[in-house]
Amino acid sequence: MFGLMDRFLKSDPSSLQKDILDHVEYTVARSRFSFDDFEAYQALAHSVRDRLIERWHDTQIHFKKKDPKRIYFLSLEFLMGRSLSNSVINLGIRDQYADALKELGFEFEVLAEQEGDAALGNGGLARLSACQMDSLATMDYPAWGYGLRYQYGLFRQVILDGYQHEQPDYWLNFGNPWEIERVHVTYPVKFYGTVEDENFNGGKRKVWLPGEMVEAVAYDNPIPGHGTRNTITLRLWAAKPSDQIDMESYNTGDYINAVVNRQRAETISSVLYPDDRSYQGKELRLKQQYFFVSASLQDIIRRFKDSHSNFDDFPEKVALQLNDTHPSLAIAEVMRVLVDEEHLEWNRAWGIVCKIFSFTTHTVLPEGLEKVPVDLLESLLPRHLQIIYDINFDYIEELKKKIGLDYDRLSRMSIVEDGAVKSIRMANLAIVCSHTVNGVSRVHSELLKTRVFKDFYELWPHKFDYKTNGVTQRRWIVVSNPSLSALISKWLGTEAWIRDVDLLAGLQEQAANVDLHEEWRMVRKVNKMRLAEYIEAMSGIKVSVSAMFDVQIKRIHEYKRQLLNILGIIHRYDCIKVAYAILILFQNMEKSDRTKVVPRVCIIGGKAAPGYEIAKKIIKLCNAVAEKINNDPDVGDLLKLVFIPDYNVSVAELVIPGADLSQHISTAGHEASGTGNMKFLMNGCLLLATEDGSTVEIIEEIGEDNMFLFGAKMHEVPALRVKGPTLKVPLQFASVVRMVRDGYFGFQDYFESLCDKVEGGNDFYLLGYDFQSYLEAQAAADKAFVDQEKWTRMSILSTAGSGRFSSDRTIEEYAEKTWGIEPCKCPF
Ligand code: 26Y
Repeated sequence: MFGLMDRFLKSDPSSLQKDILDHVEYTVARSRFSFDDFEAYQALAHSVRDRLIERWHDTQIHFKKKDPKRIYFLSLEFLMGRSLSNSVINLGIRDQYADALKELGFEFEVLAEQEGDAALGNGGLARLSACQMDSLATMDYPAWGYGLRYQYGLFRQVILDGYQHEQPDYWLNFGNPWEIERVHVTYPVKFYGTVEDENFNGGKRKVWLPGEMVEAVAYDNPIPGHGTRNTITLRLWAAKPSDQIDMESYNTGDYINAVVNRQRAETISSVLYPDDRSYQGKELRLKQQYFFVSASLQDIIRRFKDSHSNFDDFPEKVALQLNDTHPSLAIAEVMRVLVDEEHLEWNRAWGIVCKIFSFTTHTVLPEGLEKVPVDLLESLLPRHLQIIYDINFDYIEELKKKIGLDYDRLSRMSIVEDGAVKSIRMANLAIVCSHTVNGVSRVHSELLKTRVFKDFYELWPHKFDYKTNGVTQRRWIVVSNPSLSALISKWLGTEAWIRDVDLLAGLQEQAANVDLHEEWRMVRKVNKMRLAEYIEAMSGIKVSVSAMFDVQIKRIHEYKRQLLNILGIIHRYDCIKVAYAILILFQNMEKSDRTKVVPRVCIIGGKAAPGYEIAKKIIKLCNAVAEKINNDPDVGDLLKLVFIPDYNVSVAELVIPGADLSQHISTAGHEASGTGNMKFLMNGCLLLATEDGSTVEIIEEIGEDNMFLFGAKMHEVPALRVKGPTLKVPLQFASVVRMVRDGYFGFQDYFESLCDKVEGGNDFYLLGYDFQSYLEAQAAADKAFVDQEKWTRMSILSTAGSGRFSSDRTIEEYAEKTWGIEPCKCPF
């Protein structure tokens, strides 16, 4: 008799070993007696994939049987990073694999390094989506992620002569074992054409006659939960030429051109836009958005219709989450399908639409909001433009009843913006049609309510709430910091914190325990050694692990103020040089401050959008300053500056556990949330930060004594800007900027515009104003670092206080308050 359990693949080391070898021979097609690390990785990945697929099938069957309300998470970006370690850890079979590999002569860690990153996203928003998928799976929610399968992910950053260069990231070159191509899950997606009136049931109806059609093919990426059989789906769409042949071109005998034109379809999903701020109304970008929205909705509606016939039940079964405005064409698309294809009456369709959408915005500045030129929309999606106009008409009529004929306000709140370029405000569309709008931290939501979306908040206060971001402790502690993970489990006496992160608070009681201190420091040292090795291999710079590792890694933006960090480093360098001069002059160690200098290794990493000139200059300045400092014999080990090239998820996994101090120093009021701060916090790294975004909530959890805060407060910033040119700037600030201006680090002309950005009343991000308090916070960090006992206690308290910043908590809030969904656990 074939028992239920016999169906499952076995996971003891010898079964795993056989599996790996079989994959070497039959999947990778190499001899099982001779294969290299990469081939071993491929075979290993396929063996893990088999186990994922098993769980994934069971989960899908279970969901189908139970038919719960589902959440569909629509996002144009997912920054998944590597999958191997995360998968085997969530499956609970990492050690078995490590043992199996050892006997074959391979080391798990080494093979894991063979994997490239899946970098289908830019930064914060995209990595957040990835963390949330992990939590959705772990907490057994019936969830699907939908996105685009870009052939080129975020560009690779190469630093040549200190300048950033971009290279394409053709990540699929060596195949991708973590996806399953679903050749039978395909949908046609239409573009262009015209809309005609047609007689229907004695009345008229609209018919869209498209001018172009492409095919969307599904690629499924299984996302395993931790400690559960549930494995959910991230479905990414790739564009393929449609099967429908353009007979005309074939008949005219232009065979070659006909084929070439068909092939053009694939460009839709070919490349990720590398900008995470400024929206440019580009046709390809809009095509990407509609392509993925249309395919996803066809899939979602097909699944609904499998077991339901009445669309009035749709809101009971479907929640659609808009990850920023990027997928908000989904609103018009649902209306179009319900009205034009399913023939629902307009008001009935509208009633359904209003119940299914919720919208998260990740933006602070109104300038960052997407606006699609009407001309562009009209040519690409003529029917959608009509629908948006109709939604806007009804909405403005309702609005007039509520607020009267306040034309200024009506025009601000309109979905359609009249101006030099008439456009559609995607955020207004998303707000009008969603039942819930949320920001990503408490202060961010306050900003939305009082500034960015004030008019809407006054109209619909009940729609607005906040969901403070979180990150998954599975990836950011368990996968990336195995030694800390083991230490935490040992001291808490349980591994349960991996699923229930609030348990980390139990470390608070031990924060003064000397034995814990010793082990804690040991773990931190091992991680620093790992990072130091990486730095040396990559840049040739030798760094001492007894120095403080001070890290700032994130996208390069003026508002994130990497420039403030670099100017602070120049100041530190200058102080060391002065101390050295005094030492030489007086031949007296006591008189010079040199002995008091706390050695630092400053690490900066991040990508600049390819068209963002100032951000690129900041990278060059960092490299120019590094060149000077690192080669100055007067400085020695007291100060090093390292720019880590090609910062991505797997680099973050290496850098974060090795950091002593991390900087989150955006001008207050500019970072919607920030999630890097949470990752560092979990890993026991102390934060040097402004009171911005989610840092405000971190302060509430761990107390300001356990971090280094500085800078203008959010409510002070607007008045400081008004004062602008009259603000007093500290002498030290003027002097470090002067060093750059005078060409102390070379490239005088090139850096001139960068200096202009922070002087002469142009200092929009208040670097000059905040400089003094920044240096004081840095000095406080130095002082704390000298007292290693104090530092270690602060470090333990950081980890202990990080529980609130798990994406498990965020997802639970969304599930309960916004989506109205329940867990649906697949039986083991
Ligand atoms: C429209 C296009 C240019 C665009 C593309 C990407 C616009 C925005 C983005 C991405 C924005 C983003 O990543 N925002 C960040 O989201 C994080 C997660 O909520 C926040 O922690 C972070 O503060 C915010 O900057």
